[in-house]
Amino acid sequence: MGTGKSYPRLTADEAAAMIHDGATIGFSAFTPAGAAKATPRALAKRAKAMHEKGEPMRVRILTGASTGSAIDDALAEANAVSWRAPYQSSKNLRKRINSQDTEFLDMHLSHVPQMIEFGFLGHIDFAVIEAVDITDDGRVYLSTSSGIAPSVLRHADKVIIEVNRHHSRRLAEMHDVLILPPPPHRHPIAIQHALSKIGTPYASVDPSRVVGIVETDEPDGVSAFDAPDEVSNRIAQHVVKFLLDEIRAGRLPTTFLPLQSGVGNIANAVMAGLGLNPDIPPFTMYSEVFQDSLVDLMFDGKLTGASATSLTLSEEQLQRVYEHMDLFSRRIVLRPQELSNNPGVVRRLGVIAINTVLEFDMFGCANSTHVCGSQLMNGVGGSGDFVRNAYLSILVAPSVAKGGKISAIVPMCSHVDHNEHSTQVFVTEQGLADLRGLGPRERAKRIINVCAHPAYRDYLHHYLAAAPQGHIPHDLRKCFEMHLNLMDHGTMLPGVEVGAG
Ligand code: 0RQ
Repeated sequence: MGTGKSYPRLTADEAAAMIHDGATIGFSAFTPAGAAKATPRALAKRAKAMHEKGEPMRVRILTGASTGSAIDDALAEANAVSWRAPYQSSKNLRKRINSQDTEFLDMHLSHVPQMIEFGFLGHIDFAVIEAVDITDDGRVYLSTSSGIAPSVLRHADKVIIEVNRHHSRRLAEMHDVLILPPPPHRHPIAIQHALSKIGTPYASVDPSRVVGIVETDEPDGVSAFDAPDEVSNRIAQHVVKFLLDEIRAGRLPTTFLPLQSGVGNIANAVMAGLGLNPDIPPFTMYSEVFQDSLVDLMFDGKLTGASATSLTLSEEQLQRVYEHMDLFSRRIVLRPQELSNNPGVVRRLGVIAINTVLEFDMFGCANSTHVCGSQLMNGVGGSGDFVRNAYLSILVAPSVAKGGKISAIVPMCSHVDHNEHSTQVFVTEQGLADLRGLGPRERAKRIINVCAHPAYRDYLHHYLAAAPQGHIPHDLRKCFEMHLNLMDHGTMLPGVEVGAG
């Protein structure tokens, strides 16, 4: 590896001072993993100081997915974000987006590198990228995520590299970087297995565009998961039983298929449940995020290989990985998100995808992103890349939210991220509904009887029975009654009490 001796050393304040009002910045970050840290924090401080003097300072921000607190939280708090893409999960930024202070572009994550390459996301003025090293000839060894970093390094006018000494230099052994050429020059992507490598262990940058290096020594700050609650455990049990039944029925091979699992407590409980079950064979993952529960599965030999775009690990688990790099570097490949989430590869490998949603409707549409159709939660993220293209796609949600005031099963979703043509299996703690091969009315009955909380079943059955004729029998005068009740009365069905179910 190199030393990057030829590049100027900058303090974070000096780096932030280069960034002008209105600039578009591509930050490295896929979750807090590999997120730029010191420069965005200094930029937030600078923006606040400029605002106090009455000067404008707002920037456009592009990342791989969500970020560490130094980017979305700090910059949104400073009201320094005019535009943001493609995903976020910050309370501060969510408020800014929903109050229309910040314009937000909610995108499938696999699309972002291509959109950058083709220039649809505008000119990129700055790249601020975390790395473990950079050579004088422009090889950038990325840290705990890949995401869009290779693409923004190629397109930004000016590049600031945060060299973070906290991370293992051996992360280079996991990275596999390739930017796909534009059509019609694309060949089939030669990923035959989660661990196939087709690129280089580093991203590339034109050294003349590197304006400086900021040295840091700071952990990613990923929070550890809570122990799974009862609802997550029940959902996990339904999923594990279903997958075992699919193997027994010959619809899944006994060698199993690669798994993708979304982020969050339910996904973590499902992965733990699969790991504990002796009848589930050792498996691989073709996923987006490598999260805490997977470290133990890899130690135990249950998880034999994983493709991802980020190592989103709490500090304790990340240090275990660094201490056992001989084991982990051979079993994890970190790819740019165009490849970790590539629809063609997902379809060809036959991925089993498990993702969490906010609400499903009785005919098979699902909403991952917008409460009551308008209030953004996080964004579609990578879920659409996988849901639409998986061999087997499983969507999970607790049957009720907010103490029972909200039902996850509604007549019509108030916003649709995944439609009935893509969805296959819905799961709540109440049960698992396999919708494959069912028409709209059959789907509706199964979803209500199996997934809905008992307190909401009568209402949903009544809606279905009373809806006018039609292939999908909806009553446009009533289909959002539950959402309207929620907005007007704070509960979807006033007077209905939700017990343990
Ligand atoms: O609210 O935070 O105030 O407690 O939504 O819900 O149950 O804690 O679940 O953290 O997994 O988030 C869909 C948002 C679920 C997430 C979503 C409220 C609920 C709670 C969070 P509080 P939970 P999670 C690709 C994976 C899209 C992106 C994706 C997500 C809060 O999973 O962003 O899939 N997914 N990426 O009370 C109003 C409803 C609600 C509701 C729940 N119907 N209405 N509020 N909540 N349902 C990763 C890959 O690897 C591809």
